[in-house]
Amino acid sequence: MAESQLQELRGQVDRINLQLLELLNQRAKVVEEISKVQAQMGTGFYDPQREADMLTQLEMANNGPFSNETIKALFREIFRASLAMQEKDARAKILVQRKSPDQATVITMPDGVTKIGDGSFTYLTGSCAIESYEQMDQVAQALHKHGVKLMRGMAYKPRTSPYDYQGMGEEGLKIARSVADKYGMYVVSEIMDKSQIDMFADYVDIFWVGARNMQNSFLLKALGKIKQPVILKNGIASTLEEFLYGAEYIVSSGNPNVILITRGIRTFEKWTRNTLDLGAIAVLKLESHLPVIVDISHSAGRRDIAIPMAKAALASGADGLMVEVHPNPPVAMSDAKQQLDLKQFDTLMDTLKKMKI
Ligand code: PRE
Ligand code: MN
Repeated sequence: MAESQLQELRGQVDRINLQLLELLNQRAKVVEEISKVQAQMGTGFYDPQREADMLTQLEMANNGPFSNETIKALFREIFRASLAMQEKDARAKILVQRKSPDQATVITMPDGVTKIGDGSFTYLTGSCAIESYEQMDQVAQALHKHGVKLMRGMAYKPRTSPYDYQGMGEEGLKIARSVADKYGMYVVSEIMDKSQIDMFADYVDIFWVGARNMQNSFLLKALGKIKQPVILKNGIASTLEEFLYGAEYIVSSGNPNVILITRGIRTFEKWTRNTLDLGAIAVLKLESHLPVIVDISHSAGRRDIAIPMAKAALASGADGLMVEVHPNPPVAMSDAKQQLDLKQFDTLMDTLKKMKI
């Protein structure tokens, strides 16, 4: 008797479960509609005032036997689940967000052979700043010997102090172009402002956006209108989400050829300039299909740990490495403490080439 009563009551619970399931999913569909309206309005999903109002309403309507606390806890779970669904749906619409494990943006340079993000490990090396033809020529020769195709050299230096070296300007870009052409390499150089795009296009193959400009939406949108690849560096105090939104500005404006470069984050540590965040590399690779390059020079701020840092970069799953090289680092106009001399660069390259990942 008791047995059949239990069966009957459990049958009732099963039917109510299905009704609740149906209602929960009906509610989720309405929340999805709310998301669409909120996306049009440009507002965020989380609304604590709305949640508090709903909880008060439920408390007033609650006749038990569940206590108000229990009802509120259950509904808070429903709100969390709804919010998680809204955020997941929103992320899926982001262009730089990885949609499948094998999705990858591969950047092909004009020679059709040099590729970034195709599973190979790319070296983007060269001096911090362009200082003279002789300096760039010496560096380019050293890079060329190791088959490096992407040569960095900055003509504009956004320094912390206005009294520090500010770069050679367009004259510097001319030097970089002629040296790169001599060795069959590509020029990667930092653009400071949207007004420089046309001038840069005459000399530069990959446009570099520095940490200070990572959230300069006007510049990022303008770089979305060009054909050349853009390499974007993480801002000094930006989260990975903000970093990816910076890339999203470029991609959503029409230029899919974006490379991320990370130079770590500012922490309390003083013995390194920044802290190389290996977790960030792994998360960026997981969350985005864009290639990720690791800047071991600005993350360390010192040359004596370049080799272990480069090994870590190679093992991290990143698509490449950025390291600064100078013929005579102690007298370099900028970043004298971190640039490798040509011999140290040779050793670093020989060491990495021996590593099999
Ligand atoms: C909803 C979800 C999250 C918000 O924090 C508040 C409410 C909900 O699940 O009811 C829906 C929603 O996004 C909204 O009403 O604005
Ligand atoms: Mn530098």
